Formats: sequence, C-alpha cells, structure tokens
Amino acid sequence: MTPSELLSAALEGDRRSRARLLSSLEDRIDGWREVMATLDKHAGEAHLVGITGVPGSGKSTLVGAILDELLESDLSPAVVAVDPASPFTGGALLGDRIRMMAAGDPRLMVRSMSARGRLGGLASGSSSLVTAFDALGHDPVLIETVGVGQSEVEVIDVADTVIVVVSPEWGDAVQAGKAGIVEIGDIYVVNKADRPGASNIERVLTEVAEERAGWRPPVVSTVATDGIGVFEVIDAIGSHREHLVQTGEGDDRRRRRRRAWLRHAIEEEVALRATDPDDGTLWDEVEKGSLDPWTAAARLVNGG
Ligand SMILES: Nc1nc2c(ncn2[C@@H]2O[C@H](COP(=O)(O)OP(=O)(O)OP(=O)(O)O)[C@@H](O)[C@H]2O)c(=O)[nH]1
Ligand SMILES: [Mg+2]
Repeated sequence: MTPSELLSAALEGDRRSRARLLSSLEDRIDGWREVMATLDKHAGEAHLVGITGVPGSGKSTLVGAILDELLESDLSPAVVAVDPASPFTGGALLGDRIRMMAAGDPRLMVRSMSARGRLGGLASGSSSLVTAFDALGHDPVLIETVGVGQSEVEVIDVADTVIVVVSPEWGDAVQAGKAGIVEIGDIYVVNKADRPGASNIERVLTEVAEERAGWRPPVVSTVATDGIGVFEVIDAIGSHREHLVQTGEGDDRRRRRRRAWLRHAIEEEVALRATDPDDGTLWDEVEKGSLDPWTAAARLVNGG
C-alpha cells in the first residue's frame, strides 16, 4: 500500500491501517510529509490533555484510570507517552495495563516514544503523532511525559489542558519550587493521597493556585490505584475545556501550539540536513577545506 492508500484506509476507520499508518509516520517513511499535510486538514477537534509530573508520581496509573472512565462514557481516547530519559522504546513508561487496554478495545490507541532514534527530537515526533490521533477521530488525546527537563515541558506545554501530578514523596521538592513544572499546571493532582504528607502538598498547591490570575487551577487528591478522585479529575478537565471556550483562551492556545509545532518541525528538518548529505557537494567542500562549516551550514539551512 502506498502512503496515500494507507491514509485513506485509516481515515475510513480500518484498524490495521491506522496502526500501520502510525508506524510509518514514526519511521518517517518516504511521503510522510504529504500524509501529515492531509492529517493536519482533518485534525483540530480533539482536546489535548498533557499529563506531567515528577517520576513515579502515578501518571500512568492515573492515565489508566482516566481511560477506564472515558471508555465507559463511550469516548475514543488516545495516549501518547513521551519518555525523554530512556534510550529504549519503553513499555515501562506507559505500563502494561494501558497497553492491554488498547489491545482489547478498538476505540483506544496508544503510542510511546523514547529518545531512541529521534533525529529531530521528541517534540517533533510527538506533535505529528498527536495530529494523527486527532485526525483519526480520537478525542481526547492524552500526552504523558515525565516533567524533569525543558524539552518535556515544551511537549506538554502545547496541550489545551495541562495536569501536573505530584505525590507525597516529592513534597519537599514541590515546596522548594524545584519542580518547575508546577507553573504550567491548569489542574493539580495530588496522587497517592493514601500516603502521609498528601494534605501538606495539597495546601502548598492550593496556595500556588490562589496566586494565579484568571483560571484558578483546581487541586484534586487521588488514589489512582483505586480509582479514587478520578471522576473529579475528569470533571476538572471538562471545566477547564469550558473555560477555554468561554474566554477564547482555547484559540490562543491553539495558535501557540501551531507555532510551537512549526518550531519542532524546523528542528527536525534541520537535524535531517545535518546528518543526511543527499547532495554531498557542500559537505565535500568543507571536508576539503575549500569552504568553512559555518557558511556551509547557513547555505544548507537556507536552501542556497
Ligand atoms: N500508594 C499508592 N501507590 C500508587 C498510587 N498511584 C500509583 N501508585 C504506584 O506508584 C508506582 C508508580 O506508578 P506509575 O503510574 O508508573 O507512575 P508514573 O508517574 O507513570 O511513573 P514514570 O512514568 O516512571 O515517571 C506504581 O507502583 C504504582 O502502583 C496511589 O494512588 N497510591
Ligand atoms: Mg508513566
């Protein structure tokens, strides 16, 4: 099947074509940009929910519990898990449970991405995946990533709604403001509320939330392993979505997201040029010493 045949079959809902389409996009097979151009025209309906937070705070467990509820409500969610730390394609990040749920339910699709083989960085790969899920009719699209560094925050920051998950063992870090991710939260989840110290974090986050102008992020306590508080999280997502529509902030975020995705795509294209000398002339000139690397780089990037 050519990429465009695959695309047509996927858009018509064929499940195997959908899976193959996603894989071919991940592999950046020939013709992938044309496929993205079409997908982009079909996308734009899904609510993008970023889930970030400190390592081990229970993000995947929470995502699984949210999916249970969404599927119960007959929705067709999708999950993109982005693992910036692992050089391996991780099953660990997302957890077996979510994988098994996806295997058993055609309404749910999941994909995880790791640092491995990501020439243009994780950001570009994840934005194309999110666009594909959106175009294929999945809504909402959940994006999970560990919030430790800058690039992950960038991935999550383009969501419509950002959920920051913390747990009691990270109380001190949150309090000390070390977890910089706290600033980008539209909803705070204090998970592992069954553990000591949860109410302390809840108090700190409530204070942070009260200082915000405009939307005041709700602070929700959960025990994701038992599904406790999950309904409140979904409720908070719904309220924030409504807020985005009513204030027009949703349009602002959408525009900001498209600009960020363009930046990601530029980074990928540049990375491709930096490693793939399909026209090797400039590379040869630099190698021989007849051209300096800086002028050559500018010519490559500017297409001159
Ligand atoms: N006690 C308790 N344990 C929990 C809760 N939620 C998750 N856990 C446990 O915490 C551990 C980590 O959960 P994950 O869902 O994998 O956490 P994560 O944030 O996705 O982890 P990374 O993706 O590795 O950063 C697992 O052993 C879970 O069973 C909770 O509410 N209470
Ligand atoms: Mg996880």
